[in-house]
Order: sequence, then structure tokens, then C-alpha cells
Amino acid sequence: MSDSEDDCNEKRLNVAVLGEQNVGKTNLIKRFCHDDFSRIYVPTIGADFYIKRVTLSRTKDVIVRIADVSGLEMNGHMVSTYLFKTNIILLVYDITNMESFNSLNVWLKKINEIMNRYTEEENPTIAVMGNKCDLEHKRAMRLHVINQFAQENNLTNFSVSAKTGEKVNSSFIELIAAFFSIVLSDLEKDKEKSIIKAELISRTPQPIKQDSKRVSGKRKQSKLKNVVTKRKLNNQSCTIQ
Ligand SMILES: Nc1nc2c(ncn2[C@@H]2O[C@H](COP(=O)(O)OP(=O)(O)OP(=O)(O)O)[C@@H](O)[C@H]2O)c(=O)[nH]1
Ligand SMILES: [Mg+2]
Repeated sequence: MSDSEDDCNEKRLNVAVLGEQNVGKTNLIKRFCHDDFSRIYVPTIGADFYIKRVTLSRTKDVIVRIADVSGLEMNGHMVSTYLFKTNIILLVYDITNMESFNSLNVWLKKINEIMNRYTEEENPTIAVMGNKCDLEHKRAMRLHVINQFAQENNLTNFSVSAKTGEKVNSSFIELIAAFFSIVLSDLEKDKEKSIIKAELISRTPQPIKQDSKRVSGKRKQSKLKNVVTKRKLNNQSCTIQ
């Protein structure tokens, strides 16, 4: 097939997201695919699959299939199946949880064992994502330790927040573009930068109404949500298979 014919066809890409339980893998994918986030933790069982169409550099459409693998699969036997024909692996840890970072070594070992069965060309790009960077004040890992780990293992390193959306789209897009050797313009990179949602909680004590006890025993707290308008990405869709 000539280059021009290939350019006309949609490209396909398989991504697998791995990491300990509760680090936010599902929410990162939901943020990327649906611009969505859930505070309620619902553990993934086995793996879920998502599809998203991404348009790079105006003309290049990529169909991205994302495998959201449960953290429990660390001790399971299905990882090699989920990693079959995977082009990009995202290793996710929670920046507030040192254990989740330490476990990346175990994941890497497991990945290397699986990849030994494949040829070098079939080996995926691996990147590290430190999630929950909205909780910077609770950071458990020093940045230089993370950078050293990424450097030693030749991995690209991102700091993201599924909650605010910070750097989620831009990290996914950067990895996908790099895989196809597509150079994004500064304008395109800026487009992927999400606007961070601000959430203000009023701590001002509320006057206690006389009849409030009768209505409800619970303390009332006013909550003001100031949601900054978010930019929805055009030409992108996602469905759960
Ligand atoms: N503050 C904060 N909380 C987050 C963030 N991402 C995820 N969470 C919360 O972390 C919890 C776990 O998120 P999930 O996405 O379900 O975690 P997971 O890695 O998919 O977990 P498993 O499916 O069990 O492997 C949920 O309560 C989320 O609301 C984030 O960026 N910031
Ligand atoms: Mg999950």
C-alpha cells in the first residue's frame, strides 16, 4: 500500500492501562473518552474496553481502543491476553500512595516477561502516569525518584489528574501522536490542554434556623460549585464495547 493510500485509511491503535487498584485508571479513561469523572469508587472486574476516535493534525483519524485492566489482574492470568497487540501501555500510580508507585516495578517485570514472547517491533511504548495531581499537598513520592525511575526504564513520564482533567487529554494525544511520528503544532497541543474545574466550598457558618432541627438532624452546609466551562473536543466519540 502506498503512503498516500495509507494516509486515507483510519489508523488503529491499542492502548492498555495498568496499575494498582484505586489509582484512578478507569477515571483517567473516562476523562479522556467522555470528559467524565466519578468520585464513587467502583472496582473494575477483569477489564473493560473503550473506543475513541481521535483526529490528529486535522487529517489523521485514529481509532483508539483502550483496555482498562483491573488492578486485581496483577495476580491474575489474563494480563497477557489484554496486552495482545497492544501498542501503548500506560502504567498508572497515585501520587499520594507510595505503594502504588512501588508496584510499577512488578508490573514492568510482568510486562517484560510477556513481551519476551514477541518480536521487538511488536513491543509497545510504555509510559508512566502519576494520577491525582490535584492532591499535590498529599504527595507521597518525590519527583526526582519518579524521574529517575522513568529515566532508568526509558519511559515517558506524565503527571495528571482525572478529577480536574489536568494534562489527561494532552498526555494521551502526545503519546498517540508520537506513536505515529506525527508532530503536533503548538496550537494543536494547546487545544488539548484542559481547563481546570474549580470547586469552591463555602465554609461560612450558616445561621441556624429554629425549625431546622425538626426538618433534619444533619448539619447544613452550603456548597457552591463553580464549574468553569470546559471545552469539548470536536470529532471525537467513545463507546463502551
Ligand atoms: N482526588 C482524585 N481522586 C481520583 C482521581 N482519579 C480517581 N480518583 C478517585 O480514586 C478512586 C478510584 O478510581 P478508579 O478510577 O475507579 O480506580 P481504578 O484504578 O480504576 O481501580 P480498579 O478498577 O480497582 O483497578 C475513585 O474514588 C475516584 O473518584 C484524581 O485524579 N483525583
Ligand atoms: Mg477501574
